[in-house]
Amino acid sequence: MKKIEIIRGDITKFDGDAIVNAANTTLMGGGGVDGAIHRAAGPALYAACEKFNGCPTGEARLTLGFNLPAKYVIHTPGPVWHGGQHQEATLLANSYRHSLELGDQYGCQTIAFPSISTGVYAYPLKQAAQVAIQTISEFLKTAKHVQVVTMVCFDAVTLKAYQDALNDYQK
Ligand code: AR6
Repeated sequence: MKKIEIIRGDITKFDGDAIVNAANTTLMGGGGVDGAIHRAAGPALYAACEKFNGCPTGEARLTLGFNLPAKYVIHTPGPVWHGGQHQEATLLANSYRHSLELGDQYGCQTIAFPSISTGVYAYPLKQAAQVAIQTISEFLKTAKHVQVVTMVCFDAVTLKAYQDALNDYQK
């Protein structure tokens, strides 16, 4: 049975097939969840990311997980929030969809996401959660391998936003 799970935690501890990194377009690391993932994976992750020469917003690239429990890291730069009239929702949906498609191509059954763009990139949490839940739900209908998508929320406010979005979507 395919499903979305929403938990509170640290995504670097996720012991599944892939975790998604809320990266920037250089793919060369940063703060937030990106910094945490690079610290936990070790320097080999930088070396692997360097080879891509960056990644456009809304697209995704896959590397190994190196020292992480997860087998793969899927790196996607989400959009920076510029008020909502600059394709932000489309670009955020693209980040989720392209990450899921890439994981599915690599045979992943379990994939975990952080709350993309709602930290430094300032995307409003409620709206971001709606985009995430809708995009993941649509994707799961046609997924070949992906069975469980886990939203790993770092704090209580984020956790509640994703739980509410999932409840609203399932109404
Ligand atoms: N596990 C799960 N979620 C986390 C973790 C963690 N270990 N650490 C932080 N979060 P952000 P963005 C949450 O700012 O908005 C970086 O510098 C965090 O609380 O990491 O997409 C990149 O290099 C928030 O809910 O990502 C980019 O330059 C969520 O992850 C830029 O930040 C996303 O916050 C991307 O900004």
